[in-house]
Amino acid sequence: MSADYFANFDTIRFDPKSERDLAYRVYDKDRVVMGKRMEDHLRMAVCFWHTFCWPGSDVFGAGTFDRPWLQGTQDAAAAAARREAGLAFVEKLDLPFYCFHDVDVMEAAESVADFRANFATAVDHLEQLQAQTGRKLLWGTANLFSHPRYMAGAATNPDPEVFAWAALQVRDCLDATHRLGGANYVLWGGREGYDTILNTEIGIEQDNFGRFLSLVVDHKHRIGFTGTILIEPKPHEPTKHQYDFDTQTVYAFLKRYGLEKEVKVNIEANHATLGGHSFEHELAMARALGILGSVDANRGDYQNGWDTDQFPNSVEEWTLAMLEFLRAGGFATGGFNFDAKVRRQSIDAADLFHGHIGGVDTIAQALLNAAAIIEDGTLESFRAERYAAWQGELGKSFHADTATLASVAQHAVDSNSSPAPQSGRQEWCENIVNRARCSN
Ligand code: XLS
Ligand code: CA
Ligand code: CA
Repeated sequence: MSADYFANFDTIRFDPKSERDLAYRVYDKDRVVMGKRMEDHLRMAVCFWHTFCWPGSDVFGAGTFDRPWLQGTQDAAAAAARREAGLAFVEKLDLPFYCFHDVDVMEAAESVADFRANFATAVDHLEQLQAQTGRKLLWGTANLFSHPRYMAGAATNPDPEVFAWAALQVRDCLDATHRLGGANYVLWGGREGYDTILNTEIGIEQDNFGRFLSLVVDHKHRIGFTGTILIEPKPHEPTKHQYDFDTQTVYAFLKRYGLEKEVKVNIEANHATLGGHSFEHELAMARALGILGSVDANRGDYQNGWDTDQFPNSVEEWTLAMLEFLRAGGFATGGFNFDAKVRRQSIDAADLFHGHIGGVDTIAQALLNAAAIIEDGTLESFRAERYAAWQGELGKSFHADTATLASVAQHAVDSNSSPAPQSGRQEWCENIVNRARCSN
């Protein structure tokens, strides 16, 4: 089967003066920004689950989308159609990468043998489609949250038989990601958490979660996968208390199980805000801890407290995020994955293009703004100056092995004066950011 689902659409190109909606106004993949091509900075990806599997249903109503690749049941032909449509769409957008869950790309199966056979067929097909379209895999992941067997968690399930099923899916999906040349492997702890403490032993669940992750890292080395293992933090939903709450919590977990040099984070913008953080806070924290891996590009809604997974459209917010991204040195193996879905009323195929084009241009403009701020240097110099005394004799002496709380306190006693407060100049900093936005 090789239906051209997007025959009515031309490949999306950079055309800033275009009369047409279906063009990039800012994203010029070959434009060099701070010494790197835009495409290589941003490494953008389309996700399978929202864009090719979700039918537009919500808790109150059925699917609204009339997409040809969604027709029929969960049979082999429908799964093949999703794979064809998915890779064709990424090619039409002229973006380099895609991401999938195992169950997104295969037909459903209950038995172990059928599950493995169906997934193997899907991976063979994806390998062919990658070769035909020149698209690459940013990351693969196993869905350990949709099937009823995972209702009480996967690695944190009270039943070790479920732990084994999770191991089976992750082993097979990590092997597949390796075979497809994937750049990363993601673990999102979809139901690794709990709803009520009345039936939950947190200590046992944490140890099992740590054990599972250690086994995954060990397997990565056994098969020679050189991509990065990523954990995707999320504070709640589907469970009330998700264990991978945010970047700082994930780091503490990694440290506890000795995995902080092996695993990085996949930060999602919408999960950051659900956790009561800003998106840039999560990026800054990952930068400080040295675990920035990849990003799921989307946004929430400020009036809704749930995971709406909308396409990014605020250049203003993304400029703050891209500052942290550039300060961190950008991606090594990661990328910006559009873990975003068009709204339920956006039923035309063209809406899929509008959503992605808007997201791509938002991130590209934010990259330009952030690069301009960094290259200008005023904000960077101010920040560096604010902390400069820590590089001086006094700051260094406080970190010396010989320093004690008493010796540091003695410095204050000897100086016999109160340090003069310095302005943090927040409004001036904000003005610098806003001016950079205007000048591009
Ligand atoms: C759900 C997550 C999920 C992960 C991949 O909220 O964002 O889609 O990215 O399992
Ligand atoms: Ca995500
Ligand atoms: Ca989300």
